[in-house]
Amino acid sequence: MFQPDMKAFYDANGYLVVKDVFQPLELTDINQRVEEIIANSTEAPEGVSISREGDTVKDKTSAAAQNTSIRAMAFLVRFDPLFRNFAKQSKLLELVRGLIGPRIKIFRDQMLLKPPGGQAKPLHQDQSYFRVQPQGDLVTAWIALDEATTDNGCMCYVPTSHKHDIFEIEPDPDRPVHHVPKTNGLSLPEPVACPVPAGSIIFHHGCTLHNSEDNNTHTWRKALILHFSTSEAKSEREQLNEEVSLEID
Ligand SMILES: O=C(O)CCC(=O)C(=O)O
Repeated sequence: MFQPDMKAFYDANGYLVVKDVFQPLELTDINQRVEEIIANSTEAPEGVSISREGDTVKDKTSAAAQNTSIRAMAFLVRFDPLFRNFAKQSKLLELVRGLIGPRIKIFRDQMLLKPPGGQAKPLHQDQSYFRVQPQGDLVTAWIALDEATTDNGCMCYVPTSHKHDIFEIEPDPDRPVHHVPKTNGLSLPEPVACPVPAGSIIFHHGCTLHNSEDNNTHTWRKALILHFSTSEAKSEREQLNEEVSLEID
């Protein structure tokens, strides 16, 4: 499945779309497990963390803060064998190895489940949170569990932005958890929207600026997000090294 021109595109642009890596049937079991957790969060294995749409909003009296739909989960690969086995599939690992090298691990895993009406994820760099060294050794595999469209909040990437270092950040006054990069004065290309069918993977470099818009539909836009690194890479934030999702090589 891996082709050398994929790495050339990734190195030049900081992201890579690979459509239809998984067939819909290959997503059935994990989609069902996610649905169960959405319906009853006590179904999540111990250790999995869950956050809700309203959690990111500073003004706790606002309507947005009252939204209790699940927005994100972390550590499913670490604590649920179903997700662990999904994440170890050779066609996925072959693509990751083609981009960052032969020895890899899943540094961190999460899901972003944009519920109907779910909020945008503002422009950011993953490395702003993870601080993995060497910087180029972190690649995110964003796996669409549903079709992602421009209406439901597909991923958008600023091509070539990975060639910049990690930007300084400022807090978003309304949603303080977000790291908003200070890119003032830089002339950057416009973000490219990347709608994809369910089962597609979008890879992005840890320094690539990316965002997703609101989900303006009545259905969920779910994604499994695997942050891979080389096996020897380490975060400057020591605690993150103690929470590695899956050692592979
Ligand atoms: O799924 C989204 O909407 C945002 C995901 C994201 O920012 C990421 O994978 O780093």
